[in-house]
Amino acid sequence: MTEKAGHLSGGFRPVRLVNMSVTTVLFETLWDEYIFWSLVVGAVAFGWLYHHSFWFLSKSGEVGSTENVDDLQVGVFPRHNDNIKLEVAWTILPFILIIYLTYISWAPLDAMWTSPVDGNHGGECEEGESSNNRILEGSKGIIQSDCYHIIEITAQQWFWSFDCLDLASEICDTDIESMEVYGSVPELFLKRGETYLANMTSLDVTHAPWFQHLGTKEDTVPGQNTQLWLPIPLEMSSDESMILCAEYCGDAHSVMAGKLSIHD
Ligand SMILES: [Cu+2]
Repeated sequence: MTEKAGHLSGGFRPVRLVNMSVTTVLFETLWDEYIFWSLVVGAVAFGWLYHHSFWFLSKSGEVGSTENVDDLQVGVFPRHNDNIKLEVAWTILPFILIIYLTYISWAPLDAMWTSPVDGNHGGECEEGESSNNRILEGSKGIIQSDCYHIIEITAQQWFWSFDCLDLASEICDTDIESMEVYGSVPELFLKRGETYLANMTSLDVTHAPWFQHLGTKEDTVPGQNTQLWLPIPLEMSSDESMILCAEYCGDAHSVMAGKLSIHD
């Protein structure tokens, strides 16, 4: 148990606990794009809603407000109010937007599920070799590496086990950290500029480590081996972030946490 400055009093800084931000370029860019379109769609939908709510409101004391102005009949669809152009527009436009958002999400998915053989991260590093990772020029944050380091993550109710295997402690290390609310949690130390491939499994039920600031998560499944890329870019600004479980796994699911510490 190490006692690093700043961790002694108050444990993990509370602000971190609610900080959901992703600090890797790839997912940050995608996040901004999704927020932008959410605001545009929200403004149109709620603008329309409020406009019509007030525009079609009967004035107080207005004569005729109880008349059937829309000529509605019980059990009959009001086809005389149809507007085919409007209906086509509100079907086609969101459809185009969804296609576009799906398209821009492909690059991060592709990067997240790149192959361990001749993919974005080359092959396994030799002893002493560095991943030397960098953002692919012209991309929105896709990371390329010379090679990667293999680590292991084992999940069980309700904690994580990180194993650096035979990696040098400068590349990968583990510890136990005391974290406010969560109690004792395992800590994983990784290095900026290095890329890791986690071989994962679960001893009981399905779990999923969610590396908050990396923006990635992947299921761990009992009896199966799954993999998760953990490229730590040089551009990553945060030194500490949380690892949570993203698959509901029983009573203590919400406190099944870990801590990721990044060093240079
Ligand atoms: Cu879990």
